[in-house]
Amino acid sequence: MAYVNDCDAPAPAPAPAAAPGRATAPAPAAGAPPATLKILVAGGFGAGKTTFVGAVSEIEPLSTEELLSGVGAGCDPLHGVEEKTTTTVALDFGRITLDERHVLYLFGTPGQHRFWFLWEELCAGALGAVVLADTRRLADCFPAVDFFERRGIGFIVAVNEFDGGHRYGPDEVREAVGLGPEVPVVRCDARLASSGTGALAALVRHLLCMSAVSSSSSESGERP
Ligand SMILES: Nc1nc2c(ncn2[C@@H]2O[C@H](COP(=O)(O)OP(=O)(O)O)[C@@H](O)[C@H]2O)c(=O)[nH]1
Ligand SMILES: [Mg+2]
Repeated sequence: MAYVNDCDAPAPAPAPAAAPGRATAPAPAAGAPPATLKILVAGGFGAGKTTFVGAVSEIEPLSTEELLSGVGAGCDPLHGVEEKTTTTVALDFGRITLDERHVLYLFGTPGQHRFWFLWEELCAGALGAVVLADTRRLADCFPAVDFFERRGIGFIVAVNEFDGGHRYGPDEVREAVGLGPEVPVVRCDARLASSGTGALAALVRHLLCMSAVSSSSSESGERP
């Protein structure tokens, strides 16, 4: 089965959003600084987070890459990502100006377990997240999926198909990762800006959809 939200084609720029589950931000008053919108890019070690943020960011991304050392070898399992020579020691940061009133900030979360204490801080005020799934190590995205599900933060799964990695269909990924039917699964090449932007647009569409469902539930008195 084909990916419904295929990200290979250029997609429209993401629309602004405001808080988890509420995907529209109030427009700032004229002359006020632009509203800042925060999106997280998560996934396992080597899934392509730094590459993704670097590809879509309009500024030179702030990245805290360090050469992988022998000391880290015991902590960061390189099975499946043997060609990786650097690792992000804290986070990646990038920016996309949507229009003169809205700026999107992208935060790549650190993939290694020892940096997980940063995740709580990073997810404060986040609108949603893109979880990158590496087809060579699909299970590595479980913790990120679990983290966002538990906190009710809207996310999509972007399948980063590495050379030589198995090509999974979206339903296979959904089943393997245990995703609900509402979570979009898209294909993504983290190296391409058009592909990354497409994944962000898919996330914003999903957040808008969640927001609409949540509003109609509250109007009808149902619990969302
Ligand atoms: N073939 C391929 N390589 C990728 C892709 N995304 C990232 N890479 C490469 O995979 C390696 C690890 O990516 P990186 O962004 O550092 O992963 P991170 O640990 O999640 O930040 C780098 O050498 C990237 O150039 C992709 O979509 N396809
Ligand atoms: Mg990184």
